[in-house]
Amino acid sequence: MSTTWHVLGAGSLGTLWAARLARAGLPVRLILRDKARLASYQAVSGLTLVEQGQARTYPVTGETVDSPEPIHRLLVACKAYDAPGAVAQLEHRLAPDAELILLQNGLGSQDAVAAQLPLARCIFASSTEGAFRESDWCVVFAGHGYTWLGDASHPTAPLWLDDLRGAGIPHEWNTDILTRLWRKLALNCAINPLTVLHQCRNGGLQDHQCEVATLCAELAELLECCGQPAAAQDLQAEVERVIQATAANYSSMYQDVANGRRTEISYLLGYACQAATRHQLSLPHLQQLQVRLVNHLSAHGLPSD
Ligand code: NAD
Ligand code: KPL
Repeated sequence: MSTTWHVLGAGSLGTLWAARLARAGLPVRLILRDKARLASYQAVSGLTLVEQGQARTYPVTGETVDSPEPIHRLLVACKAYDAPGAVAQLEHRLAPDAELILLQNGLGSQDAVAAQLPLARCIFASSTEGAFRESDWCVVFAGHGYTWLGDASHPTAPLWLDDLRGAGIPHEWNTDILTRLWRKLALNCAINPLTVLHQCRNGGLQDHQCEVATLCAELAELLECCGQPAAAQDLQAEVERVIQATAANYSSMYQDVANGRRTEISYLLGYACQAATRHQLSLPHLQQLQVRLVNHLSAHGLPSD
C-alpha cells in the first residue's frame, strides 16, 4: 500500500498536484484550514482539473488540521509567508519519519520550516509549472513545466519519485537544489518588481534594458558572495531570454498586486537584500528597488512583508 500524500494548501499548485496524484490511483488527502472550508469542499464532488480545455473531477478526500491520522508524507503548497505557520499547526500529527515537500517560491520559508522540524526530512522544490484557480475547487493547468526536487543535506533521491512518474508530474531530482532556487530567486528579483513598478507585461521590460542589466550585475555579485557562482553565470542573458519568452505574460507579482493579494516579496527581494546586508555588500540599485516596491505596495494598501 502506498504512503498517503497529505496536501497542505488547497490552492492552485496544491490542487494541481493532488488531482494528478489521485488520477494515478494514489492515496491523497487534502488538508483544509477549518470546518467551514471542509464543508464547502464536501458540498462538491471533488477537485476539478481543467487541462487543455477538458475538465475532470477527482474525488480526493478532505480533512481539517484536527484530523487524527498521522502524516508520513506532506506536500506543503501554501504561499511562502503561510508555510511555517501552517506546518506548525500539523506538527503533532507528523510521524517521526515524516517527509515534507516544500513547493514555495523564493528562499527563507524552507529554512524556517526545516528549523521547526529538525527530525523530519525536508525536500525543497522549484517549479516552472503554472496553474490558477478558476473557482473554488477548480484549477486550470495553465503552463506545462518542470519541478526540480532536492534535499540540501542528503543527496539520495526518495523512492516516492516513482509516484510522481506514475502521476505524470514532470520532475527531476537535483542534488544542487539551492543553486536552482537561488537562480529562480534572482530571475524573479530582476523581473517581477520592475513589472509592478512600470505596470507592464514581462515584455515591457525590453524598454528598460539598462535598469534590468544593472540589477542583474548586482544580483550576480550577491550570488557569488553567497557561495552560488553557478547561479550567477550568464544571469543577464537568461533574464533577457525569459523576458522575451514570456513577453506577453504578466509576472506572478504583477498579478498578485493587480488582484489585491499579498506578494511573496520577503522571500524574493527582501531575502536578497537581507543576504546583501549580512555580507556587508552594497547593492544600491537592488536596495532602492526594494524601497520603491515597499512604497508601491503600501500605497496600494498591501502588506510589504
Ligand atoms: P495559492 O494561494 O493558490 O494556494 C495556497 C493555499 O494555501 C490557499 O488555498 C490557502 O488558503 C492555503 N493555506 C494557507 N494557510 C493555510 C493553513 N494554515 N492551512 C490550510 N491551508 C492554508 O498559492 P499557489 O499559487 O498554489 O502557490 C503556492 C506556492 O507555489 C507559492 O510559493 C508560489 O510562489 C509557488 N508557485 C506557484 C505557481 C502557480 O502557478 N500557482 C507556480 C510556481 C510556484
Ligand atoms: O517566474 C516568473 C514569475 O512571474 O513569477 C517569471 C515568468 C520567470 C518572471 O519572473
